[in-house]
Amino acid sequence: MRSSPDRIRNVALVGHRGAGKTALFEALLFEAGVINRIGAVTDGGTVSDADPDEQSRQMSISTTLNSFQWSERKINLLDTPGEPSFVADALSALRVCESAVFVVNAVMGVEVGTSRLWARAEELDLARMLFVNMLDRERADFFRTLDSLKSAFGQHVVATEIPIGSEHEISGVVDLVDMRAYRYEGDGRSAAREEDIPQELAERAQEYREKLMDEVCEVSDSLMERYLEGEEISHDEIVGALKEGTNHGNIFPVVCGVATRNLGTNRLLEAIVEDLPSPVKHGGLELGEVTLDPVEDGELFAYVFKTRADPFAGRINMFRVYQGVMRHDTQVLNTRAHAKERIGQLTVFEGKGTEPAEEFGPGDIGAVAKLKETRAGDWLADRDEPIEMPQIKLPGPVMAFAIEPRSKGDEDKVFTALRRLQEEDPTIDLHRDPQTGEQIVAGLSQIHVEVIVDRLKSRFGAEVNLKPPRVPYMETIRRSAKAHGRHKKQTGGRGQFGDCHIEIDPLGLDEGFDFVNKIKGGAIPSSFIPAVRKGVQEAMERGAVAGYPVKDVRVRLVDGSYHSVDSSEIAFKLAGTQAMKQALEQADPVLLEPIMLVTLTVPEDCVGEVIGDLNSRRGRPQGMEPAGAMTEIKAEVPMAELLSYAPDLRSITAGQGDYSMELLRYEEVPGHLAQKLVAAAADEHAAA
Ligand SMILES: Nc1nc2c(ncn2[C@@H]2O[C@H](COP(=O)(O)OP(=O)(O)OP(=O)(O)O)[C@@H](O)[C@H]2O)c(=O)[nH]1
Ligand SMILES: [Mg+2]
Repeated sequence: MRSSPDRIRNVALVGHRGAGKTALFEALLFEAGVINRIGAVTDGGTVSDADPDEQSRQMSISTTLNSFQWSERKINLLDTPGEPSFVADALSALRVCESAVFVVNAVMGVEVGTSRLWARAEELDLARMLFVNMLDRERADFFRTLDSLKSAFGQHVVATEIPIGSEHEISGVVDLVDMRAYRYEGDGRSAAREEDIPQELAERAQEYREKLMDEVCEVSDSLMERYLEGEEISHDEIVGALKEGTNHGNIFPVVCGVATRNLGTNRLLEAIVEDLPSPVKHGGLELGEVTLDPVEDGELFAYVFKTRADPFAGRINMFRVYQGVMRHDTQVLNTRAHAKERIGQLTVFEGKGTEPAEEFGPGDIGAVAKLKETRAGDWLADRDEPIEMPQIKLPGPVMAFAIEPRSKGDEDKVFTALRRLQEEDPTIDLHRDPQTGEQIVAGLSQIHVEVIVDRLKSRFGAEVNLKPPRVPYMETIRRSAKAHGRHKKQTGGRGQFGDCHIEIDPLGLDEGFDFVNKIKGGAIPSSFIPAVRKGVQEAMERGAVAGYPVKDVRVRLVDGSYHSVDSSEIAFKLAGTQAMKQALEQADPVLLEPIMLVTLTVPEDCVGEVIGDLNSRRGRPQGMEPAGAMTEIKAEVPMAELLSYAPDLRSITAGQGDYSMELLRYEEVPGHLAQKLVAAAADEHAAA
């Protein structure tokens, strides 16, 4: 049965790693009657963390979708991974949802992941709600967490309920809209018993109700006036204004509970239905000239946001319909590949299994197996309209390994499997090292690459060895130089002749490569100029210092000569390479290394030791600030010093510390280290 778009809720559960999203997903599925037993993350029994590698690591690695009916709505709920290495999945889920529920750990408060994802949800203009989880844990504090949320995300973050009791004595919540208490006994479905607010909480409840009213009444001027004049605001008016404010991203309601005890989760489900916007409310999607409206009688436009590579079931694509209806047994067009795709069976994810579906209407999210060309990022449409989603800004892969099959002859198998995994995860980078010819796999972190290796084995039966990561050093030049390259050969019949003069200058940081043709009077015929350029670029693949690629150079081709019979592209290319090699040697070439911006979250009492360790890694701390119960440190550290940082940070912080990093820029390698790199490169060269 097709759901009408105003009855759909597309909701992503997002948040910092380990905040309890998967546990909450499980509890919500249970509350909605999709599953009849709550599985635990700790014993690998949840719907969402179904992959063996998710279970062994006890973390989500890819987004899980489940769809169900609740309260006459269709809810598409997506559980996303919090680990920054898999952020691509969380971001692609946010993209296709109207709202996000941020799951926050009540012991830790706002964490790095919370803030990062908040910023993304803000960019996408999503409605946001927050679930303060883990109130049963030692040192959990709802009010401290609420304060940290307010100071991070502003005054419009406001509690609509507060907990009764804390830590192991947590027993329920007080609803600040209807000012009633709900006690939970056991963890059965809808186990809440309604009662009066306990005496000892009355004052606090009143205080937080006023804060809520201040926010709610801001939704409309007339409401605010009446409120300030002390008039009674009816229950329905409060509910209506809260919904309105939340829908438009003017209010961010905070609810709370304990996912693993199913405490407060039925109320969250209610809030998702009542307060979060439908695709209709959120409005059409504008893509340049085209606006896609959530209407059934429009042409079909569906966006594929996630691909899963399964060696048995083939490719499974998850899509969101933006306009029109996706029907089974039809043909659609893939607008990137310009290829027809047959939509065979459509699929709905329900609990651990799937159900066939006939169609998905506008605003809905579903899945389809066995498409030939289609993968994440593609559009499926009735006609070949060239539309594109704005690119999601993804972190660049920094942790590179050389990968080789354990058994010889498996190269193709490994490579095909890697390609499939890359379809699933755009943050994986695959390339060949131009210097060594090795197959390089680069990911966002150690864990990321480990997961890739595990998946190669478990899904594709391909076992590989990883070689220690290589730092992607580069080279550049510090001053201008001139050089002349001439390739001349007379062998038997036709000779070879190419001749060029170039001048090179340093460019600014990260400006790359610029080639300017200054040839006058046809000294080199224009048909040979691309060959010179190609020769120059080939020389730049192996710099003069230690053979690393060269960047940030401008090359001007100023003069040359040719021979009407003997000149050829190859001869000009060789002349270009020769000239560039010479020029680079004379231009004060230097080695560059990648500098990472590292963001760490560590317990306060470890800060000193962590900073000391960073200093010993040539790191430069850039500042720190409290992040919930932890301290966030930012530091610039050369990548070469971070190759095996994860285990070290783990041991300094007794497993509590966490970090992520991104490439900041390249900087010159200090002299004494550069010398070592030059010597190492020379050894390697001699050995080869
Ligand atoms: N005591 C307690 N433990 C919880 C609660 N919610 C989750 N946990 C536990 O905390 C751990 C992390 O929970 P997950 O649900 O895997 O967290 P997540 O946010 O999905 O983690 P990632 O997917 O890795 O980002 C698991 O061991 C859960 O059993 C809670 O409310 N109370
Ligand atoms: Mg999870």
